[in-house]
Amino acid sequence: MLMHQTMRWFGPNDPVKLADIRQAGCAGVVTALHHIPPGHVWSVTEINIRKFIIETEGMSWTVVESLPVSEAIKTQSGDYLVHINNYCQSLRNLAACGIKVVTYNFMPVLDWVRTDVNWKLPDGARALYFGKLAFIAFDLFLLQRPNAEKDYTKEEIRQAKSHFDSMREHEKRTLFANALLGLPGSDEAFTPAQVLKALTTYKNIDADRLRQHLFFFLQQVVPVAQETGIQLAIHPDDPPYPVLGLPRVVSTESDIAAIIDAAPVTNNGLCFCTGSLGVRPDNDLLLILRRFSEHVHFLHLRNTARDQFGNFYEATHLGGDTDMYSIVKEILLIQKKRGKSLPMRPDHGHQMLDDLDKKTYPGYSAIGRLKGLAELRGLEFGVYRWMLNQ
Ligand code: DNO
Repeated sequence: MLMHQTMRWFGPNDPVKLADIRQAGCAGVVTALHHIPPGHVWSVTEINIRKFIIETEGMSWTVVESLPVSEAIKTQSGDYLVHINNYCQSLRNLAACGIKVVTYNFMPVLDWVRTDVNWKLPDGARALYFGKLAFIAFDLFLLQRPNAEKDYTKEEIRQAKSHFDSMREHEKRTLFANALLGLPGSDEAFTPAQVLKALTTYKNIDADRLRQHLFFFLQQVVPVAQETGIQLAIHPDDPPYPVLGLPRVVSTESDIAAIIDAAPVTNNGLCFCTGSLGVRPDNDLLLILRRFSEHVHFLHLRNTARDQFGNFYEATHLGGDTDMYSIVKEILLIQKKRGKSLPMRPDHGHQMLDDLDKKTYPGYSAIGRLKGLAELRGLEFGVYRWMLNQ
């Protein structure tokens, strides 16, 4: 049994077309109703419209990424109880339309964080990059977050300052925009004041409290997932550690264990993202995959390469720090044991060839992901055939 191959599609405005995804060899599409604000219900009609568009192109909508958790739910403020009810209703509606895997994350304010989304690789392709000093410079000198110095060593601050002083004005502007691309509504230009205001909503929320909010959310939504046969898949933090003074609680093996313990049924599951978890050298990915194998409902397969200074970039799908061979082999064993094929998607491809001149979502140009998928597909096929002959 081979993995169910999918690609992410950002909807009708995505410069990558559904026809491209089909030509990449995918049977499934991963998408979301991005136009519906977090906290609101996804109606059966809206879901069916999107489903129909995908099916007309000869594929099916197999995974939702993401059904977003509102900031009100994460901070337990305002209308959060209404938002949780609405979340449950969206789950029921998705299930009624036959869509059974739902990805979400619980990262405060920002989703993913990078400092450069056009990092030039030696072969001329572009990758996403996280530069530690650039990020510290952003935090201290562009955002000017109060008390940010507490989070860094003296030496880091000194080096970040000299890095910042060597930057030109346009580089500073690009860094500011890049660091905030993971904010919802990132098409707008944010001011430091707006970002600082969003950060203050977490001033009384530490990791323990955020975890309690997540557990409360799970206690309400997991029973609905059970009733309707939905597999919930929480996405790990990216990068997997606190940023800008915000707590992050889905970064390590013990974080995941605590999440599963909070509602210990398989519907309470994980999106196993090798790229996010792989940024921490203390995360043993194979161990995590084995330990939570019954709870893994979706796979993001990508590879990052880190250095000793805390920088990392998106490597090729089979290169980088994660040994993709042993991960894919383990996935095949899990699928055999569970008697089902798991949905996977290649993630964050390089921007390359004809895509270099196009404006696409960072990490989501077509050709780089197509290359990643082809490599993963070849690896999987080889391991599968080899296993059959054992
Ligand atoms: C980045 C993605 C994340 C992911 C969300 C899931 O490329 O992997 O934005 O979709 O965190 O909720």
